[in-house]
Amino acid sequence: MTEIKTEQPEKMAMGKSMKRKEDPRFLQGKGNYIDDINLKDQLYMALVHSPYPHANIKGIDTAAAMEIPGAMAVVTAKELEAHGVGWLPTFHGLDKQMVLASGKVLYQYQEVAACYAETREAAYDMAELVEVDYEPLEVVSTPFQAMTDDVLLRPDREAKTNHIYNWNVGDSSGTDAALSASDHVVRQHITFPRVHAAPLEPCGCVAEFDAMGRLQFYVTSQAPHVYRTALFMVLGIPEDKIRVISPDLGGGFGNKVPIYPGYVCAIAGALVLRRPVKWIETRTENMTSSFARDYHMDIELGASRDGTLTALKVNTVADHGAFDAAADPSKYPAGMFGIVTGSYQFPHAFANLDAYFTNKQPGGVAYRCSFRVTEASYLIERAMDILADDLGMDPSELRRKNFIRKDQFPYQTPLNFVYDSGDYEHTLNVALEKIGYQDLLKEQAEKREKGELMGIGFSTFTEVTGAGPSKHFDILGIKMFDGAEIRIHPSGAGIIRTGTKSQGQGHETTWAQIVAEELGLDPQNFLVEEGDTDTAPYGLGTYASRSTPVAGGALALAARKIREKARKIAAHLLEVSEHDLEWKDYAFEVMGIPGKRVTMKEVAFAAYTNPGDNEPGLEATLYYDPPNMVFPHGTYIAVVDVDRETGETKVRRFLAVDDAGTIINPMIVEGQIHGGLTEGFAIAFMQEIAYDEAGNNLATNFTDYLVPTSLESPHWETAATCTPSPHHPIGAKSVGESPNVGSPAAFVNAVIDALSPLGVRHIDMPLTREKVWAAIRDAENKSPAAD
Ligand code: MCN
Ligand code: CUM
Repeated sequence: MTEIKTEQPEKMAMGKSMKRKEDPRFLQGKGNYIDDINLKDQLYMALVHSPYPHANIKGIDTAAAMEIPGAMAVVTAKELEAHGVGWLPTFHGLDKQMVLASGKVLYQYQEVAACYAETREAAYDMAELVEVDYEPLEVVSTPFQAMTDDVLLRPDREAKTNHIYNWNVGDSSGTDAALSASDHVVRQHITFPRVHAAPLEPCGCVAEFDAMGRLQFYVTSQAPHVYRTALFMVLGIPEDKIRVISPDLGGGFGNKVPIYPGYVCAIAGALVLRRPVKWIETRTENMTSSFARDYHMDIELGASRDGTLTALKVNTVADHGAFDAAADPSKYPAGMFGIVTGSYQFPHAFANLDAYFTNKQPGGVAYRCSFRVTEASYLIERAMDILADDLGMDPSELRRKNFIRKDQFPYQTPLNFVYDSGDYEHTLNVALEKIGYQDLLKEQAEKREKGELMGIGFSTFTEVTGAGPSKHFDILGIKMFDGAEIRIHPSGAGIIRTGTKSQGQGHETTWAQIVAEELGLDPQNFLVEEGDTDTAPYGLGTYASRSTPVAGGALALAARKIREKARKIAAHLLEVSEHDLEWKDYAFEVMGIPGKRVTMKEVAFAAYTNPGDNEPGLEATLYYDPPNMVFPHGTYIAVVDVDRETGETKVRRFLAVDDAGTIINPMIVEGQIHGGLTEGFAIAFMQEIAYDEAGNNLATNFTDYLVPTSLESPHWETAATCTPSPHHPIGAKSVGESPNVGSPAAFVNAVIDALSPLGVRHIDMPLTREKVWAAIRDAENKSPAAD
């Protein structure tokens, strides 16, 4: 594995925190979280939510709420619309979203009114007393119901239908022909249920208009610059009058990408009441404001008798809830779902997707997903296992047979991606060896003899990240490049700023390492600052694992720009021509004269004390527009034991071999993988935002929506292979989302493999004890001989 060497790798790897305890930008408060920020004369805001999933609003009575001591105001859609801020654009640009319910509510817990008060308690008391007169309407609780257009959910839109969009890619007729000519075709309906990111800290904000009328907006945002530009679009305030500051987020996982109604209401309150307004989401608000996934997919996978893949066809129905709040790039309404051909060679492929409105939370919001890659990866990896089972092949051998080979990169897929690099077979081999596959197979055969249910599940996924190349990718028209700024101080210390925003990914450490490696300086002496639009260069933020592929590239190139300037100063110091210098062992050395050298530290000092004829100072700003995406990959293997009597699954082992290209910091990468695997485990076995037929949300808190603790979580084994990205400045790919993208299929494949002697072919997630038990019982009832 290649990894970046820094002068003090041990110190960095031990995670000695370079982070300040208290960020000087937040000195008004006591800490760095949003709820620690308390401004003078601050008011609090609480929201009123609809108990109905679909209802007309006949009237809103605020008199009783205004009787509460400390009550300041109640705002409804009427007031917002009077000021032209009744609706806000969703990042995808295909839809807009009500800030407060206007005329009718479209999902349970939708925001109906905002209450402002002197204290937090008073604000919540007010919210209890706002009386809303609802007239319930017929509910559309599935996209399949929505298709009929019997109930039109969004009369505000020009197109009078619940159908939002159709997206398709590939060769439809060629794929159909290849499927009919195939020896064998797998046909399976597979659902990726609705799940939620559930960061430890919910969202929140503090909005203040200062004495100069400038908006200071403290907010939990993964993309502060996008927020600033979107606020300019919504409120019409020019960007010099808006400062967006994103403090420590307490986790984001995609949940802190969208602009939520609460933010707009807090700003509106601050504007009207001329006092700062704080809003902190409750857990239930966080659970009910957005969701991810909810894809209903039909796959057809064709193969010849020997297991050679011939064609792939996918038809998906997507439930987007009441508003299409996806933050996908504008030309990609279904995100990167086209990665559904995975790590395999398909001569023909076609993917089709139709998205619908339903009476549910705004949908398609990110959750550790790289824009719909999680759904795509789960689908193809699940289907490959079904095919292996049908053909009686070993699932790892079926994969190996169909892998894109190492020498085929750059590889053009039939669904319009050009994969940059990869060595799938090597990664698979490393994983098989490390897990001891042959021994596991032997053990499994013995257990099956005894009627015990042991399963081995694979996922050999390809991920796509690093949006992206500006000719293809934009959010609200803003191209998705990223900026980096580096300033080196006279002592050789420095400050690094990027337009990304860490939520716990450790940019404070890895950004310093990238720059330190390029310049031969001490990473401990770099201050890394993100999240303040007044100081950070423009960037599209941190999601879709784009930070290392895009901002990481910007940082390396900005550092190289500094090195070129430093070379001139070094030439002055050594009294030679800059062409006589080489960069060797982290210093400038006169070619052919070993020992005649100056370090970057010496150059930094000279840049401010003795620059010669050169421009003084040592700093650079650079915007990086990547030529392509990066394509990390991995092989994950789960080993499970299923209890035949109770349906309980025990994940006995889980091995993740990830290839993220050049590794910057192995410990951070391992932490990212552990976290993402734990999320994937939760999705596979316990999490779902379910609704009943009446549209009631059944998972609005952590007793109904389970988050695993260390007690439930399996032990994670990890390893790495390294295929550098050929176009990334340091060869790095990403890792942040890979474990969530790759792992659900490995878990489910393992459980189905365990149940395969009973003839079980597929169970949709989450694989709860009840569901698995029912599948075992049904299978045993069907064929008592299986016992
Ligand atoms: N890294 C590395 N070497 C590589 C690749 C990455 O050392 N070859 C390091 C990076 O420098 C960075 C970290 O690993 O410090 C993750 O990098 P990357 O894969 O570029 O992902 P991002 O920084 O863009 O993070 C986004 C990703 C996403 S989209 C979600 S969702 C997610 C995730 O990261 N949310 C997280 N991981 C999270 N981790 C925490 N603790 N909290 C979240 O909210
Ligand atoms: Cu897709 S969740 Mo992350 O992109 O913030």
